[in-house]
Amino acid sequence: MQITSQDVLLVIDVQNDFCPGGALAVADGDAVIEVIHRIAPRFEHIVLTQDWHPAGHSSFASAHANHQPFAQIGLSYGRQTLWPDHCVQGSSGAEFHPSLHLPQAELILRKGFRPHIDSYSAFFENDRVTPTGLAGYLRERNLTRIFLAGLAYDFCVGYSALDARRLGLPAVVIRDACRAIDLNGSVAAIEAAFAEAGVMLLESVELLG
Ligand code: VGL
Ligand code: ZN
Repeated sequence: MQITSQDVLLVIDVQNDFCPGGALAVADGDAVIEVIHRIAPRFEHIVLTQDWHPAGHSSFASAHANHQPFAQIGLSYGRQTLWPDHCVQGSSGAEFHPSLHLPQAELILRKGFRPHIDSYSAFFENDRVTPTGLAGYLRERNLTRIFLAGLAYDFCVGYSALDARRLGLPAVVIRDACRAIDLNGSVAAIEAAFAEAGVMLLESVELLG
């Protein structure tokens, strides 16, 4: 597949807390880094996202009495999975993995900073209406096709890809540049949604060939 100057690589949440040893570790999460480093030189434009929660964030199980991590509750905007405390603003867990080396990235977009709304997607928070500003940024810069990599495949990568489609943008998930949490069938669910929305799945070799 030919990459053009209107393409952007969106690298989602490659942070310590989502890697082995982190508070919300994704199995083999740090394995995405070498794949991302291999594909990154093909892209003229790279944007990083950083999950960035205040202490006591409403997506943390610890913020709700009698709830355990990975349970679900109803919040004002709908169902929300509760997580272990993770990616707390300014903590080492919220830092990018030290092996991630993408100094050419043009934007670091932080999300999930509103105390009462979680944000999986890089485009809209979990209420599905509060924008992060990324759509406007990409529009002004004429970046019109989104390639995605990072963590986690079935949450922040997946929701970002689906929102890109909702905005009318072609979205391509580089499968081997992602790792999944796989909670209660979340991988199957996101892949069904990808098929429905026209999110494309690609292996990194198909970019590099
Ligand atoms: C994520 C759960 C909570 C992710 C972020 O990056 O996929 N998942 N916060
Ligand atoms: Zn989070």
